[in-house]
Amino acid sequence: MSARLILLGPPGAGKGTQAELLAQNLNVPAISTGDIFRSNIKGGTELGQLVQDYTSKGELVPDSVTNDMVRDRLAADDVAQGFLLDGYPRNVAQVAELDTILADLGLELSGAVEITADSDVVVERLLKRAQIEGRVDDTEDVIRYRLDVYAAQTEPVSALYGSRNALVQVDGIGEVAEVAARIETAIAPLIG
Ligand code: B4P
Repeated sequence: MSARLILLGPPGAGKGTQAELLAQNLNVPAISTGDIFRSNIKGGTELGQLVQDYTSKGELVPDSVTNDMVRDRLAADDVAQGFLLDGYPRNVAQVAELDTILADLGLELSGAVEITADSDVVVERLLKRAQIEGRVDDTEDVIRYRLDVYAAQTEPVSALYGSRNALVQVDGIGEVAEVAARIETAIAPLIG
C-alpha cells in the first residue's frame, strides 16, 4: 500500500521533526517546501533569490513559484511509491493545484495529518530553535506573523480535507516520540 500524505500544522508544531520520522517509517520521501526554499537560498540559486524576501518575512511564497516546484518534485521517480508532503498545500488554491497535479499523475492522496499546538508553546519552541539554528524567520514578531498567516490561509486547508473525510488531527504537545506514536495510530485508517 502506498502512503501519500500531507502534513499540516502551525509553525513549530513539529512538522519537520515528525515528517522525518514518519517518512523513514513509511519508507517514502519527505518533501518539505520550506526546506527546498532554504537550501536554494543557502545555495544562492535564482529560486533562492526569488523567495528570500517572502520567507524571511514569514509571507507565503507566490503560488506560481511554489506550485511549479512541487509539480516537478512529484514527477520524480522516487515518489511513485508514496510521499509525505510537509508544508504544502498551505492555502486553498494550492489544494486545487495539488488535486490537478495528482490527477495528471494518476495518483490518489491517502489523506492529511494536522499536528495541533498552542501558540505559546510553538513560539517558545521556535525561539529556542532560533538560538541553535539562527533561522531569520524565527524572531518573535515573524513567528507571530507566521501564526497569523497559518490561521488565515492554512486552517481553511485542514477544514477542506476535513470536509472530504481525509483529515486526522494529532496533538503535537508532548515528547517527540509520543507525538510520533500518536501520528502512527491516527494515520492507520488513511493508509489502510
Ligand atoms: P516551513 O519550513 O514549513 O516552516 P515552519 O512552518 O516553521 O515549520 P518547521 O517544519 O520548520 O518547524 P517544526 O514545526 O517542525 O516554512 C518556512 C517558510 O517557507 C514559510 O514561512 C513560507 O515563507 C515558505 N513556504 C513553505 N511552504 C510554502 C508553501 N507551500 N507555499 C508558500 N510558501 C511556503 O519544528 C519547530 C521546532 O520545534 C524545532 O526546533 C523542533 O526541534 C521543535 N519541536 C518539534 N517537535 C517538538 C516536541 N514534540 N517537543 C518540543 N519541541 C519540538
